[in-house]
Amino acid sequence: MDHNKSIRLSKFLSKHLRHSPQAIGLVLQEGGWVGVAELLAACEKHGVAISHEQLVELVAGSDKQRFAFDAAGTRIRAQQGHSVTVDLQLVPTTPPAVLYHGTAPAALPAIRRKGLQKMKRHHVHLSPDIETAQRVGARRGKPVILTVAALRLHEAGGIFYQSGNGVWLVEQVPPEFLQEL
Ligand code: HQG
Repeated sequence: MDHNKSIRLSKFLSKHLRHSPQAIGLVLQEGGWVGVAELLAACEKHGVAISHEQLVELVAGSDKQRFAFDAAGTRIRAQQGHSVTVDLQLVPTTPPAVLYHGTAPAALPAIRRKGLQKMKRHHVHLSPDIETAQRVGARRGKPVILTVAALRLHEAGGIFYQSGNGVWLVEQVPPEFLQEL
């Protein structure tokens, strides 16, 4: 599969596994899962034919491990980033002392006032290292990197989760736990 095709398919799957499953007739099961056969049939019906082999290639090749199969390989889900209501059944986990968040300079005044908010997603997304935060922030131009006093926030009652692909998730980060790098 060429690079452009895999990007196109990845975007199509992200859209329907995170945001609008109903648009192609899917209903996410508990945990955000859908049957692989059901997904492939729905994709085909909506003009995006994907073979099982291509799906396996896409899941394995995703730079950020966006999707995962269940242990039996019969169901698939997006690992994070949903806007539809879904319980990913993540387990609260103690974070490292510091995590990072890359954002756009234009968002800084609001972030300084209100802290990091989850906006349209289910959680605020935090990165385990500066490099990843830079990549996330660079989606919106030249990024600003914030350090998050994650362990201190956890000790103050913040509940952290780590998604299957290493992204750290938390409900919100109040301004007193943030610092510009
Ligand atoms: C900002 C991608 C104003 C926040 C990435 C961010 C990541 C505020 C934007 C994943 C704010 C939300 C998530 C406040 C936060 N006022 N702006 N109080 N609090 N913001 O896309 O973290 O490609 O929902 O800084 O790689 O950028 O989808 O979050 O700029 O892992 O797999 O509001 O999405 O992964 O944007 O990115 P997003 P994000 P995928």
